[in-house]
Amino acid sequence: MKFVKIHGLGNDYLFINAMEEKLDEKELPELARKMSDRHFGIGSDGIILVDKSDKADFKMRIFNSDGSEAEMCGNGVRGFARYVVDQGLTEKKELEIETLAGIIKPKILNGMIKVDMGEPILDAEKIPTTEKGELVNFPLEVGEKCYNITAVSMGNPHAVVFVDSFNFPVSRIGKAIEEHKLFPQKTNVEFIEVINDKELGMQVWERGAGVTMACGTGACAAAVAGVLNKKSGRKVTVHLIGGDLEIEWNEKDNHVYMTGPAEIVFTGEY
Ligand code: ZDP
Repeated sequence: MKFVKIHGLGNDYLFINAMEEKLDEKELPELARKMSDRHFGIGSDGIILVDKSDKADFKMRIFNSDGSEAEMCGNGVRGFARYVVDQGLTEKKELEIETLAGIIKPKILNGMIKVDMGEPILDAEKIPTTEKGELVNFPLEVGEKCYNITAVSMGNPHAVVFVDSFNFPVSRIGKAIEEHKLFPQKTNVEFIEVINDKELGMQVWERGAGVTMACGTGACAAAVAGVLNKKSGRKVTVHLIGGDLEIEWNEKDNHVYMTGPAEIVFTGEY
């Protein structure tokens, strides 16, 4: 099976052309686990399938490194745009990609890729969580501690936690929030340090993947949470371990826009 490894700020995925490879639907979770393994496999944060769509230019499916399928993927959709252009599957520079979270629209700029990530979902029941209304600065009991979370969906669930520094056990707390009973489909967890009105520092514990170098949907959720909590403005630079993303939560159309890189690392056969 052919694959192309592409990363967005170090959040790396293996792209597979599902229009060419014969893939067995029931084996996809195991395939994702095996190919993503950084010792016994190729190594990645997950796999992304490139398929045809009857309602958009292409269809994208993403599986985390634990084999779970996610509704949406921010860094991944930038890589998707890079892949289809590099593979000669399209001449377009503005694409419509069908995902489980709806139609996502990447636009290839010179070098960077700008993505219309659609509208954030704040209705707690639709995140989904077991609560009603909106969860902004919501106190969550995690073990013997309490963390104030803001719940935002970008098609996939996010719990955003504002912190004063990152010198705490990000993995342990991240995993505990990921698996908290408040989130029936688990959640991604973003820890955010507010640098100023235009800059956020972020570390992420991803649902189904653990600590990653970056998370595009997470950066979008963090920008939305920053506005909701009156900690930052609608246009922010999010500083991730792997680099920076420019995020804007547009006041006019309520859409979140994400701009960042996508790098092809290598192609191979599995
Ligand atoms: O929602 C989830 O399970 C995420 N782990 C999917 C991957 C999100 C991604 N890292 C991103 O950048 O949004 C691709």
